[in-house]
Amino acid sequence: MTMRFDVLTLFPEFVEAGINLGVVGRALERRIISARCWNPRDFTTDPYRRVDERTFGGGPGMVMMVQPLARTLAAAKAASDERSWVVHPSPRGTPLTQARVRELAALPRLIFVASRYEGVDQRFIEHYVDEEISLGDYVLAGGELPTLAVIEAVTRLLPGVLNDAQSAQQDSFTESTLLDCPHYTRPEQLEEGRVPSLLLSGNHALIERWRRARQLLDTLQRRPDLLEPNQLDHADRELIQWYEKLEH
Ligand code: 4F9
Repeated sequence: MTMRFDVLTLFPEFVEAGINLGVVGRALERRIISARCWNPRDFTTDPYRRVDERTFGGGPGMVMMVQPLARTLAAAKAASDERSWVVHPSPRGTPLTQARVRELAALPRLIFVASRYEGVDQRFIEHYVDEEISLGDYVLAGGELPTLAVIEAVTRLLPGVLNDAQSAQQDSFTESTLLDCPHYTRPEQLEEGRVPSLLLSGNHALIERWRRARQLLDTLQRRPDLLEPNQLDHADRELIQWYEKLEH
């Protein structure tokens, strides 16, 4: 079954440019996904084609109005019988996780509402949006980039998109909550440094130990928030000690 993405955006060229390249572009060609942009400006009824207005209560910036968005959403929904789930990227949303990406990838159809200006009239969100998603605690100029990010994260999990060598199985966050280990490729020796000799040993048990130790150590140092309070067991601690001796 083809997974369908619809994107409500004032910058369809922006979203289309991102969708037609790379892994997502290939998934489109293979008909594993389909995508369509809808511009709320095309669903206005006034001669100025207004999609935004000043904010009630005063303050800087403009707010996207309910009616053009509601009409655009109705048109998008009517374009397919498939059940849809409406996503609005926003710094006010729930932080996205790989676990949630996997759940989204199981849905038949996602409709994204990408906002510009200061945001969207809250009544639209409460009436029409199923899920607000945040990609992190920072503010962008609009929801187009986060929309493309979610589409890419979802698409690469769909069957037939990645080949075995690119397999999504080994990524950070797929199996465990540990960060992925660092990777090296040819040549072995460079001015910028040499490849850790253990990785050249051909000893797979040893290489696995090295990788697991680096995952543990890097997660501990960079993202301690990912570890449960007593997650590291005795074997994990020994592995870290083994690695630290190795590096001395
Ligand atoms: C959305 C920022 C999701 C981070 C949308 C301005 C956004 C965002 N995560 N910033 N519009």
